[in-house]
Amino acid sequence: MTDDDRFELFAYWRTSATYRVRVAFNLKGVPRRETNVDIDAGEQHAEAFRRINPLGGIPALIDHAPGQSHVPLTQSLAILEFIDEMYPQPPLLPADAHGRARVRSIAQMLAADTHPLITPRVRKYLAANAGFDADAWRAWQIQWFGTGLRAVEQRLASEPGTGRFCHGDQPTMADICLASIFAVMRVFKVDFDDIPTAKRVMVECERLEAFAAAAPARQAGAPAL
Ligand SMILES: N[C@@H](CCC(=O)N[C@@H](CS)C(=O)NCC(=O)O)C(=O)O
Repeated sequence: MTDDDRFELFAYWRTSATYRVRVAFNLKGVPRRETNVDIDAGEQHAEAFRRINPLGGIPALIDHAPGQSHVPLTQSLAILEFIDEMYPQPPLLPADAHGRARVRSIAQMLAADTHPLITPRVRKYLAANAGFDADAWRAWQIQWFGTGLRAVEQRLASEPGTGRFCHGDQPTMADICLASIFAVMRVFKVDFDDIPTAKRVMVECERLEAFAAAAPARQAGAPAL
């Protein structure tokens, strides 16, 4: 097995949670191969994928190294921590406990409290059970992207930990999660003009090839936009 074959990432071109894992691998310079799970076609709910993640969500990651259990890892934040422990440089978390708590908190505001509300399973439920059409869904997206991003903006603009990036001058998990929300907002053409600090941090992230190369538009299967 070569290094290129070790990590199998179950992925789809446009998903926010997969984007996070791509950026982490890119920042560490670690290769992975991707297995496509077409969530627009519902492949995440197929029996074969439910055995990998019973919740029917991507990403999932399998470490095919000999001697490993090959049990799939799920949840992007857990996978980011796994990658950071396996490949400590450059670190995705600050060196001090207060800093780590702040970074994890910002990351979870985005990945745990914002992103789940705009997933395909929520859209399908609202369409089937609450009469949501395309306009209602768009209003829902704007509501919940906006709630999460404005709360993060308030913290980034006021807390002393903020630097060039969400925390200090190096990218951390907080930046990965922030950029993952922007990435999917671009796909859905949602924007806000009252989050200047978050946008400034995004500019810093996008200067880095690790982030730019993870963009939905640059993935296999992405439509020509
Ligand atoms: N909390 C999970 C979220 C996983 C998740 O919901 N992923 C989305 C794509 S970004 C998905 O696969 N959704 C499928 C669906 O909602 O049916 C993580 O961070 O990994």
